[in-house]
Amino acid sequence: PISAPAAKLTRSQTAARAAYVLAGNDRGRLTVAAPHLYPHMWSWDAAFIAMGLARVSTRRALTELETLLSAQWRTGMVPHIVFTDDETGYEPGPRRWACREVCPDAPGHVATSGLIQPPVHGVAVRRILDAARIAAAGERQEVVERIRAMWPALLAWHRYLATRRDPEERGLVTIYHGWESGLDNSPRWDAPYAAVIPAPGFVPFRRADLHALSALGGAAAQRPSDADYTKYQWLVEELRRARYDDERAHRTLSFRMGDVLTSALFVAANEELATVADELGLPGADELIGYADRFRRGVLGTCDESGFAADVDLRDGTVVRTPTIAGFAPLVSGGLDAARRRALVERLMSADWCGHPGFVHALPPSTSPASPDFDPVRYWRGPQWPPMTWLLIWGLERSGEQEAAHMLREAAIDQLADGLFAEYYHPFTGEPLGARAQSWTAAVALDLLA
Ligand code: 9YW
Repeated sequence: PISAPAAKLTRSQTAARAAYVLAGNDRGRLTVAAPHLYPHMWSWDAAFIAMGLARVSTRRALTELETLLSAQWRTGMVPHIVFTDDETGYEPGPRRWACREVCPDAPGHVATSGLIQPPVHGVAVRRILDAARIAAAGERQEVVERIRAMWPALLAWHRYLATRRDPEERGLVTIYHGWESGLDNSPRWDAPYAAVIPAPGFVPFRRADLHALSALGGAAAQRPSDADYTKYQWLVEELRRARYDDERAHRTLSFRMGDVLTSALFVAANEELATVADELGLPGADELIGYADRFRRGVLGTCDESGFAADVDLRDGTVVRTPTIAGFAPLVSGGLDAARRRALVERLMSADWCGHPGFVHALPPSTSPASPDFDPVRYWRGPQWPPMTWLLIWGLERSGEQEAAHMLREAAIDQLADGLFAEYYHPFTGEPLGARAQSWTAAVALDLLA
C-alpha cells in the first residue's frame, strides 16, 4: 500500500517512488494495471508501462510487450486483457469471455478478453529503441534482436486493425465496445449506447469493480453507473454470441463506432514503427506509411473548422460530435494546416478545457467542464487522466507545439508530485480518484521525469 507523503515530492523523489510502484506491481513477466482494482494485464496500459520501464530497464520493458504479444490471436488481434492465473474475482473474467471455448482464433495457452484497446504499442517500441541508445553495446544489441523477433507480431497487429477493423477503408478504426476505446464511459458513447438494449431476461453479473474500489475508500460515484455497466456486459454477450468473428460482429453488434482517437493513435503508431523498420532494416515500412496516410485522412475527415475531431456511428453514418478529449485527436495524428492546428491548441488551452480558472492543474480534463455531461469525479466524464495528458504532450511535441507541450508537462509533473499515482484526478480539488499505485500513471511519471 502507498500512503500520501506529508508534502509534495521533489522530481527525483517522484521518479524513485514511481519506479517503486512499478516494481511492486511486477509479477515477473507482466505488470498488473493496478494492485487491487485491475489485477491483470491491460493492452494499452502495457504499452505505457513499457515506455516507463524503458527508463529503468529496456530489457524489462521489452518483456512487457513480449508477454502481451504472446497472447495475440491468430487473426493478429492483440487482446485488451491478458488474465493472470490468479483467481481475482475480476469481472468479466475468463469464464465470462469464454474466448478459447467459442473461437478457434483465441490462443489456447492463456486466457484473454475478446476486445482490443488503442494500439499505442508501436510508440513504446520506438521509445525502447531510443532508450537503448545510451545503453551498453550488449544491451542495445539485445534490444535490436528482440524487436526483430517481435516484428512479425507487430505487423500482424497493425494489419488486423487496417483490414478487419476497417473493411471499407474509411480510415477509422471500428470499435465494438466502449471498452475498446479505453475511455469506457465517455459521453462520446452516450448516444450510441442508447441503441444497446440488453435482451429480456439478461441477468447482469456482479460488479467486481465497485467492491474493489470501496475497499480502497472510493465511491460508486467515481465509476460508470449500473445502467451503463449492464450495457457493457450485454455487448460482451453479443460478441461472445458472434464467436468473436469480425465479419459477424460487423453484421450483428448493436454498437459499431469509428473511433477517432484510436484512429489517430494508430496513425502515430504506424509512423513510429515505420521509423523503426527503416532504422533496423525490417520489412513493412511502406505498408505502415500507407496505413498512417489512410487513417490520417480518416481522422481529418471528421474535423470541424477549428480542427476538433468527431466519432462516426458506422451503423448509420451519424457523426457524433461531443466535447470530450478525443476531439483533440488531430494533435496526435498530425495533418492539420498550421492555422487550424493553432486554433485547436488554443481551444485546448482555453477556459473550456485546460485553462479553466477553477482547475488546480491546467491539464486536459476527459470531458470539457463547459459540457452538461461533465462530472468532475466520474471516470471518463471529467477527471484528468495522466496517460491522456502524456499523449497530448507527446502529440504537441510531435506537432511542433513546444510551448503548449512544456506547459502541460510542468503541470503534469506537479500533479504527480503527490506520489500516489492515482488512476485519475478531480480537476477542481486536485484530489486523487480511483485506484492508487496505478501502473500506467507511475510509468508516465517516470517518462516525464527522465
Ligand atoms: C475496467 C486499466 C483499464 C484501462 C482503461 C480504463 C479502465 C477497466 O482501466 O478500464 O474494468 O473498467 O477505462 O482505459 O486500460 O487501467
